[in-house]
Amino acid sequence: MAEQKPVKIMETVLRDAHQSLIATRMPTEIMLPIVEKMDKVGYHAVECWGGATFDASLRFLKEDPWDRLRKLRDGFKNTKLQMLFRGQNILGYRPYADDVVDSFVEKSIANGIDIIRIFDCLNDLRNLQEAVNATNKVKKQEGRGHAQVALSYTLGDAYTLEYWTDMAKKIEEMGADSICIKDMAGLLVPYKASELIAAMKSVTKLPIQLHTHYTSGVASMTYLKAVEAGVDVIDCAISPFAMGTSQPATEVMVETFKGTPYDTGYDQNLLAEIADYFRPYRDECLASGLLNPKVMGVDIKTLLYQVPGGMLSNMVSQLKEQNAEDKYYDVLKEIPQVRKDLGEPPLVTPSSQIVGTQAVFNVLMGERYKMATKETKAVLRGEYGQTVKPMSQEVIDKVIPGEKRITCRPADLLENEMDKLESEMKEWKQQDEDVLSYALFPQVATDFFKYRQAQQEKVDMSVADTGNAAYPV
Ligand SMILES: [Mn+2]
Repeated sequence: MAEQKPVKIMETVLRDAHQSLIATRMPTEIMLPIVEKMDKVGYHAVECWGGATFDASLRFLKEDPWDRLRKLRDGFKNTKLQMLFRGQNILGYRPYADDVVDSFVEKSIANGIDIIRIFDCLNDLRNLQEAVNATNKVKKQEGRGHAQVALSYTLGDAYTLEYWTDMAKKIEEMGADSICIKDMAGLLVPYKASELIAAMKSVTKLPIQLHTHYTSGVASMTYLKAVEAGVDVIDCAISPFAMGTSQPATEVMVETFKGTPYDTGYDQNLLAEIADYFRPYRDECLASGLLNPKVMGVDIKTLLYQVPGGMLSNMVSQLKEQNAEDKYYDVLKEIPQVRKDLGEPPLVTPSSQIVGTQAVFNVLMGERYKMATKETKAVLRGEYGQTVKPMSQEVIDKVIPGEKRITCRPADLLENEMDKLESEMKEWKQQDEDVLSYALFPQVATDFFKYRQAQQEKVDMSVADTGNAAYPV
């Protein structure tokens, strides 16, 4: 009999699935009633936290994301909780000093996170080292915490099997506990997945987890080939929140491997009960328009142009604003050129937006880099980190002539900032975690703190001036 090697599943319904399908709007009250059942499945982990969940909680749901995490931790007695972490950008949009990264890692684990998946939009491992070190430090002290380094998957001349295996070795050396291949756009096709996983497995002992999206329609086949090639964990979503721009369905993958050496051993009846729970909420989201049936189909353009779907829709709206929709194909042709000029980065937020917007500018101005965005300049200066390939010297000379470029780890230039942040927001502070919420989203967090205070003082919200975010206290 073949050796048993059960594949493990990370369930994404509480993070990526609702982020991908319903703009991260699932509130805690929808999550909590099903936690007890989810806890019995035996998932490798449940993903429940990340930049968008944190932002949307504060901004739209008026919920404290830390409070959500504590409630989920209370409910999940046996299951590991996982979060997504943007390297030195933490859950925000700018690079933070190391003391903020350290504090965020420590508080995330203290409030209930077990596994931290850390990625960088340039795959510059220097931008991940501090978060990995911080996780390892907590792990040593508390016995809890797992640092997973995620590589943003992309295609291009620089991204050979040798590149990926080199990265796998470096990740092992930097002290990570596992590796994730994070395919944001569904670009990894089945037979390439076989090759990639086999190659990485041959150079590292670390467990490998695969994350993809159904966007281009190949994801469940990609998982099948990856599992056969030895991948350890796959990311799936319970069926009512699966497919389309989300992940392959958990139940489908479980059934696929039943009776094989990869059998998960999960109980399909239990999974069916969990799906039954989420289905009416899905129907509600469809009825309200929060879930747009458009995102449920196959977007083949993703594969054709190797550009993430979100980047294409951004581009279309930028062209529309300029009454230049006829330039669509010119911009599509310009994207690979700009990407090359900028050192061929993966296309994931924020690099996808930076490359896409610059390509639009180049086409509309009729001359390359006649106008460069602030972000393009920052990339060229090295402020986001090091790219896989060298950037174009010609473009550097044209866009930032004579300017100083950074070659060190960008965060080495940042002074510690926790004290300053705390002093800025101290009038609102009710818990240490509030300083971190403020650090990530200063305006949104402050609005939330005002709302929270008004609630605590039992203000009638119907008379609050929510347009100006002013609450009579
Ligand atoms: Mn994802």
